[in-house]
Amino acid sequence: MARGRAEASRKEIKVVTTKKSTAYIGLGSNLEHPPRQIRNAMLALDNIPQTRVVADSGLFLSKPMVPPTGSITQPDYYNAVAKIETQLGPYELLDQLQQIEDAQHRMRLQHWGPRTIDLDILMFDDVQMNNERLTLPHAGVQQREFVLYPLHNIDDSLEIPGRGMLNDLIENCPQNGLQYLGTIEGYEE
Ligand code: A4P
Ligand code: MG
Repeated sequence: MARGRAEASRKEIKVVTTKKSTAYIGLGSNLEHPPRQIRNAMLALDNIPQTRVVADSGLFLSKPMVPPTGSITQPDYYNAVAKIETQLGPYELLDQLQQIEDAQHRMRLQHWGPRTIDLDILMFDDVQMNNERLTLPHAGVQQREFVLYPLHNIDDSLEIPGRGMLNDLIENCPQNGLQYLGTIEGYEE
């Protein structure tokens, strides 16, 4: 009898596993008060369900990356990186990022063209994948000074899955005029 009760109560125990992932989000803006766009996007990231921002890189100013197919004349970019913890999966997170881009009136007129806000998943745990919707780590992450140096501000011992140690990648990545501007909250336009 006693054994029966114990078995019954064991069955009622629900094991709730809430896997927490760590992801790094790249933020970029070069239209309509970019520092404000970055600040608002950072707050929006922290408001994503089951997600919180645990660190950020501070604010950087960078020269526009030139697309391989030819140059686009556009203003300098403000960039930052956020480290987040989330219980969402990578696709759910991407949906949330695109909703934030839409809320900040992101127009998709030109690939690599000027934008109010761009939110890219740079890394998601140690996931490596490449399909039409999502490439992880983000394509080109290892060559971009406006990604590597901000990441370094958050954690200089990071490894980018499949691409190498952050410190080694930085050694081969010129700063290309990248400037650190200080904290995101403290920066005045
Ligand atoms: N997508 C695939 N993988 C990812 C990922 N890891 N994170 C897909 C986010 N999205 C990912 O993106 C197009 C599609 O990429 C999405 O629908 C998603 O399914 P998009 O943001 O709509 O278009 P985009 O931003 O023009 O393309 P992309 O490839 O994100 O451009 P990049 O590589 O982000 O380059 N210069 C400076 N200095 N600083 C910048 O931040 N950014 C760009 C944009 C160009 N030059 C820049 C900067
Ligand atoms: Mg993007």
